Amino acid sequence: MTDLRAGVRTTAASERLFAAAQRVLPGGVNSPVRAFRGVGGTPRFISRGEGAYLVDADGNRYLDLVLSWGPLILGHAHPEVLAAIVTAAGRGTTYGAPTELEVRLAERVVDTFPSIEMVRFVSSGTEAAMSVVRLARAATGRRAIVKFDGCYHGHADPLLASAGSGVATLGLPDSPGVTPATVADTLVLPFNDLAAVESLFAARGDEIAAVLVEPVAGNMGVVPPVAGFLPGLRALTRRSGALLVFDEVMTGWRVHPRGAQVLYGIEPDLTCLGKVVGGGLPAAAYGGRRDLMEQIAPAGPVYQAGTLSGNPLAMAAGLATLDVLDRDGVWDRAERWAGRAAEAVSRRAAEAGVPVTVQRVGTMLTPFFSPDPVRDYSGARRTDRAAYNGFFHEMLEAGVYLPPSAFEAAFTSSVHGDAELELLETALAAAWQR
Ligand code: KE4
Repeated sequence: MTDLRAGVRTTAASERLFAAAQRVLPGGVNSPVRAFRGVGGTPRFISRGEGAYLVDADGNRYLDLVLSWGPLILGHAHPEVLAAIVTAAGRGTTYGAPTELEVRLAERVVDTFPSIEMVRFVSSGTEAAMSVVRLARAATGRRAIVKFDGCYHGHADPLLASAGSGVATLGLPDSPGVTPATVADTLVLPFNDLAAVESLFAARGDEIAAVLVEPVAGNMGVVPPVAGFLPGLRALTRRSGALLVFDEVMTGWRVHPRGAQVLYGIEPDLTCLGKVVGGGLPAAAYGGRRDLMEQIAPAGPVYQAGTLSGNPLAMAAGLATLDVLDRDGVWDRAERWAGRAAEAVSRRAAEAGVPVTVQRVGTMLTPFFSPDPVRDYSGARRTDRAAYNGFFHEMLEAGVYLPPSAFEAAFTSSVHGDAELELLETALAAAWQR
């Protein structure tokens, strides 16, 4: 039974499950950020999602502003998405053979993103990013990959590199098990620092296979590109024969219905997609120029494969999600709610005298506990994480489930409405005692 006396929320079932989980799962989870290590406390074990809400194993109900880290732009268990999954599942769950569904979703992706002429589905954003690195190196015959500190492109070895000393820019292994050799060709620069990119290209431009960037950073918290940064990357890569790769696993359909590339008017050579494209089931993709994608096996020599790539259930969920999302006003509802939420957080923080800068692009936002805007990862690290962590738990107690890390994006959906905004305002008032 749940003891729902004002503000008292039992977590006995989550604690019991977490103890059991830690005996058989590393850290008790299947993905690190879920373990609440960044914010402390017991992760909530979720028993179901309903629209804009999560319900945990103790029966506590939370307004969900994580939405599985982005995929659920229509909220949990959308009836049309569920119906599509059930229909597909009634015909079997996987064939290891081509289907009409994957062709139709590929056509939708091609129609949505002007830079994408051809696409390959995979099962995770990590697979998409690792595949574009291999393709870029094969297509250019070059080895160096440029990424930006604080940007995350999944856990493939070449991309688990953190910034070396400012000058060297040589990537350093960001995890045990990643060898120096694996990241020797990964060059890491500060995000939003076009001058650093220019000087690297001046020195080593002819070695660079690709620049990989989150066009709006989401994995250090939401950090938009400063004016000129993305156009600068496009010009530098074009001039040097390197490829420009937009990792839109998070920003695709989140910062704009047609991604950051349409929002900012930049045409990358390759794009990674994920999250929304699978409608909440495991699917991701990479795509772009036909002359590049036709180098992927079996059309070309660059090998990449996957047992469950283009899984029919995920394709059905993705198609149903995009069908609903394309209807008039649906995406706008999620974006408008995000704007209202950002305004509420900013207003309440100012009233309480708490220095908070909310950074938002489209339907993804982050409250940075700082009086100043955040432009890069060092700026994000200078924000007050302890203050965020306290805020996280106050909001959780008040029934709002924020990302359990100060360096993540919060997300909204088309089913977050007036009642949810009222709940957010009440929770903010409780968190900041006004
Ligand atoms: P996955 O392998 O987790 O499907 O995607 C990796 C990835 C690639 N590129 C970008 C821009 C991403 O944001 C991600 C994954 N995002 C994190 C959230 N910050 C997923 C959450 C998690 O790791 O559990």
